[in-house]
Amino acid sequence: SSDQLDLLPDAIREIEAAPIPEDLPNIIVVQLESFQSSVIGQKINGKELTPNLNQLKEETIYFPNFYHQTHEGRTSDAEFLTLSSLHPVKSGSVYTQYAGNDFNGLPAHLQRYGYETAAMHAFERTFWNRDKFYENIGFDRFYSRKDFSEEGKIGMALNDKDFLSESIAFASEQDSPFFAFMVALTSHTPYEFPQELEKLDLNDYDDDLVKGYYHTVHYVDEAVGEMISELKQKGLWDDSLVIFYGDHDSGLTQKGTEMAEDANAENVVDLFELDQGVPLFIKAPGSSGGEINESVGGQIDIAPTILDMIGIDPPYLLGSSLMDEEENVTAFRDGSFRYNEFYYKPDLTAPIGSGTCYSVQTEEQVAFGNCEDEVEEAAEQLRTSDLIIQENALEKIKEK
Ligand code: GP9
Repeated sequence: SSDQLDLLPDAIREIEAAPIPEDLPNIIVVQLESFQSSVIGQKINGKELTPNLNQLKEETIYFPNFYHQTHEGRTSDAEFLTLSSLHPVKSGSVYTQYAGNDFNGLPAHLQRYGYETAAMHAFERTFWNRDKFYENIGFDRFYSRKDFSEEGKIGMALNDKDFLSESIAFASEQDSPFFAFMVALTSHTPYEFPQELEKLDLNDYDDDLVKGYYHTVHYVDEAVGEMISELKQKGLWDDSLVIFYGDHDSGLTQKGTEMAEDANAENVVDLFELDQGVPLFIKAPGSSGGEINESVGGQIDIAPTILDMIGIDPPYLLGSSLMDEEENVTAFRDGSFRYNEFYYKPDLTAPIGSGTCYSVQTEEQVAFGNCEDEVEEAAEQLRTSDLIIQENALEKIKEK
């Protein structure tokens, strides 16, 4: 709220004066390209699409009600939501339009506590304006295409197996505690995958994009499995906070597609779940996992959750920790939202508040009154986020 915003400079002063907790864990966050939660647990001809991630549920906290909140800025929006706990803008990408603003982001906040911070992404460093944005948001180092192996491309960049392994090597060069943010890329549209590496029998499918998607997702799942083994071997698993999540949907989720058929997605609620659901796995430091957390949330909640789990006070953040008991509104850029057991879909051709409320349990339309209060709350969240971004409000408030 605006009251909290006014208190921001005091909150930061207090945070800076407080003693630094001892034994802060290393934090490794891996963003997986176009990775939908629909593939978790999915089988094709009896074969699991993501055996390693399915198994990972046993070692982590898994969030089945977690959603991407990206808009036109796609991958850059997912990163922005995660690093800044703010919403994407209505049009275009924050990365390209507001890269120099003050976002009081997660990397800079962790630096206050002595973290070394590094971002890894094996594509051109200027793509999505990352070079400028990463420096501004508080990354000490950015390892990009030129730092990774030249051989072994799949699709746009170095394959995820080598990318993640080389990223672990770069992370290990940082002083502890470190925060490593790794942006994987193999499962990027148009999902072109080398035939000699294909392991799935997808003869029942017609759509080459869907086939390519499943092949790349299966490969990325193997890459994650190999990464976890390597982290364990190097002693970087047990005591670290490790997070895997998907950045956005595959673009293949519309009604009637082979993917929608696989998911039996026919109604509004099913299609929403298919399109916006992305996986989130969190390995807490020192924990053996095996927990399912039913909290409803989105990428805006990742930074508050990380800070909550390591016992650090957040600066101003719009999202909320997924570890607390509170029910929060998970808003999407078009004014739709998830709250409690409800999904609200606005009518974009009519004034605000003209939409339909659904129960996600029954998948049926329910009385508007079930969603009414949260319609305004979601709109307020989006307005506050826009104000912070477009007016560079955090910088102005801090100067005051
Ligand atoms: C390239 C990658 C692509 O660096 O981030 O982003 P997308 O096209 O998915 O937004």
